[in-house]
Amino acid sequence: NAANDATGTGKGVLGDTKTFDVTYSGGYYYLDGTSRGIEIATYDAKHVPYYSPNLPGTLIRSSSTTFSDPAAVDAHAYAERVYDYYKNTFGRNSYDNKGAPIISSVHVGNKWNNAAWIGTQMVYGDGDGTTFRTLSGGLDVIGHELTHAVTQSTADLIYQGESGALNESISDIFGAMIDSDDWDIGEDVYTPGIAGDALRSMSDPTKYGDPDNYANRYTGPDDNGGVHTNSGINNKAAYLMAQGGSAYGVQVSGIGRAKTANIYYRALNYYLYSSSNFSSMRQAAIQAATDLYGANSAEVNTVKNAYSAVGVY
Ligand code: ASN
Ligand code: ZN
Ligand code: CA
Repeated sequence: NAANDATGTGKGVLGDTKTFDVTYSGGYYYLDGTSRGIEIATYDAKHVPYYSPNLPGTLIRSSSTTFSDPAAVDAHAYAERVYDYYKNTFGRNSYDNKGAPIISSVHVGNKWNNAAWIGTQMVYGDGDGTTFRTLSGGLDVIGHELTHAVTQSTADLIYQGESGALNESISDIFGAMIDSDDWDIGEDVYTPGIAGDALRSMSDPTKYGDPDNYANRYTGPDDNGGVHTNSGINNKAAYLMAQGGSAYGVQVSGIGRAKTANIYYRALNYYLYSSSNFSSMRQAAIQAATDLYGANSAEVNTVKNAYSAVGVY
């Protein structure tokens, strides 16, 4: 109802003031915006866990247009940013491209050091203050989690083994495209007492113990077969594609972030499938780049070199 659309304001987790869409009803402003033509709504889970039937919790409201919960302000404003990225970059209307409501809950669990897409909505912990601060404070975290929803609606990569590592990497790639000033993941919310570190690095996954080449992949059982570890291999390929560089004796000429995003988005929508492995990812990216830029293009050459540089053929 456009008549009840309003603009809210508030400070985020890092203390920055921002505005976002809210709805006025019956004397309260609600963290529930509809001005984009879809609903983006943010709830307070009041510390129930991510598996609770009581999610999403209580829709957050304020008696003025000022909202005082930084976790909620960032979850809401960043969900809008991610929606706008997919809409403006690819014409995608929400994660399912059919205008599905985007629901988030903050204050999930007790000092929970995680965030997740749980199949129907996003959930954010408050962090314990040492390993993480409030997780909704990271735009790349929200980009990562909402991209899990995009993947679920497209290639639906199985969250195990190589397809799971690709699922994780696709979330890191678009998280980094949306929060575009670095190739680190989680830097704004990870270890608030330690400057300059991050949860993962796409430019050098080995900085945090993750492989940057298929030859060094993890093949054990932990973490669904290393989905958050082996993601480093594909993350490094995406980084090299965009920025260029050399690895394991292979030189890659960078094509920039925008073309790299186009290639992965097309691969995700048309060529990846539930059981895709790293080799299928290479083929999918080559096919996507061929469609977009031509078989003999510099872009296709870059894709091939980027995958060769991480040992994927
Ligand atoms: N934050 C984690 C992720 O998005 C949650 C999980 O393990 N699925 O990968
Ligand atoms: Zn993830
Ligand atoms: Ca980042």
